[in-house]
Amino acid sequence: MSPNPKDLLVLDRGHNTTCTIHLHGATVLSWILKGEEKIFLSPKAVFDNKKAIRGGIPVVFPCFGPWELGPAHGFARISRWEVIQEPKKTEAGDIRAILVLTDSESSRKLWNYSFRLTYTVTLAENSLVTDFSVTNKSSESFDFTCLLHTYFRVDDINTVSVSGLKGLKYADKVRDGNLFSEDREVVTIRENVDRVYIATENTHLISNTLDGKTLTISKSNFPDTVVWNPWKAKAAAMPDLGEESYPNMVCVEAGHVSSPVNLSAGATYNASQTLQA
Ligand code: TA6
Repeated sequence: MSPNPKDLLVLDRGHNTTCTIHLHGATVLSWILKGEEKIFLSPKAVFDNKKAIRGGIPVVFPCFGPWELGPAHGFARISRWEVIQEPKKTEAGDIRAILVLTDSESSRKLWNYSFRLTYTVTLAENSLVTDFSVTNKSSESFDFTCLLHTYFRVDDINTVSVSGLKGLKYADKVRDGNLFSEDREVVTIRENVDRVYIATENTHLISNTLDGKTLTISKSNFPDTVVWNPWKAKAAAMPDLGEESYPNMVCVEAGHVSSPVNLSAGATYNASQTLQA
């Protein structure tokens, strides 16, 4: 299944460097840097403008994980975002687009607050910058969690490692969400891993992504990092993924998820992620 081109926003910097964003969830589907695709998108992803897209960079808000009020990972990644700035060149020569999502009758039925999400995507020469902000348009404060659920393309998950997690506590969702301490310099993945690392460093190096290259994640005001790979059995049970795909993806997800953000009326929360290869 392919996305409808009418649902896509393409940032093109030339030199075979592009970024494609689907308006459904403001989901970055692709980041091609000098001809190499850095983002994993499931060949079985569904583009019905209903289901969350399997892969890319889904935007998670107002709740990471299971949500008693609505869909898992919240409604942002399954909502139609509005483009308020078409892709255009910045003074620095980068290409930037801006999308927004505001509350709606349907969102208020689930979560009765007014808000405005602003998502600024900037395609620079060797990096992709995603700035995310939440403005509370309500008359009272509200709590939320949020995350950029980035799927990275890798040649072989068995050779990948992730830095910046040593000595940290993590909630292990494969072990009933219990807390453990990470004692490894780099985290490797050889089985189903689903961990929320708490108060992580603002830089992670993902080694051996493609052709032995290292990809760097730099983040600000996303204090936590989720590391996830479903591995064979869980991937096989996901119709929009499949067991053939799990070796070629790793999720390293910058978020504010271990504790909620409490946002006062009229205030704005700003966070950012930069991917550099
Ligand atoms: O970020 C990891 C995670 O929370 C996993 O538990 C798994 O559920 C994954 O997100 C994908 O969730 P989804 O709702 O997109 O299938």
